[in-house]
Amino acid sequence: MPPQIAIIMGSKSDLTIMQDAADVLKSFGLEYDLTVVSAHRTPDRMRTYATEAKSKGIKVIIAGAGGAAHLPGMVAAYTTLPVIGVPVKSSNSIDGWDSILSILQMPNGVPVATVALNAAKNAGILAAQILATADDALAEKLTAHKKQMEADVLKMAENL
Ligand code: RP5
Repeated sequence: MPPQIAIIMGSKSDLTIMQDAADVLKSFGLEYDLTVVSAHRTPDRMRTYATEAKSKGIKVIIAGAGGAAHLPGMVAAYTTLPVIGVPVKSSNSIDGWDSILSILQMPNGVPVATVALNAAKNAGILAAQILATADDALAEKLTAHKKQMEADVLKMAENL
């Protein structure tokens, strides 16, 4: 089966952050298509990627970018697939707020589910949760993940 999740980013320099999405998806046994798609440097590639993703079997797109971060919003403009935006604090980002606000403040009608700054791991978990609405085995893995987090915190509290 082709991957159902896409992880795209504006530059290879975003990969240090975006790798967290890939890693968490791998931990749930999920395949992904990971590549660089730049809204500003490769606008035609971005349009093609966004418009063809659904027909290739993609169900959720995770898009990360920094600075004037237009990739998630522009991809969302071209597709009805859910888009999860990851604001990246990149080398050209003033303080991260530029990336956050570029991705967060979408106009009505074109949503991007924006996670916290550099929170690619949460983007991966959210993508898995979206797929899990139609996949009971995956939903069980997500429940186990929550239980593990709970156990870890309780253990940490005990050892304080
Ligand atoms: C953004 O510009 C990219 O998403 C990246 O976060 C940032 C810097 O890109 P590079 O100059 O490192 O390629 O479009």
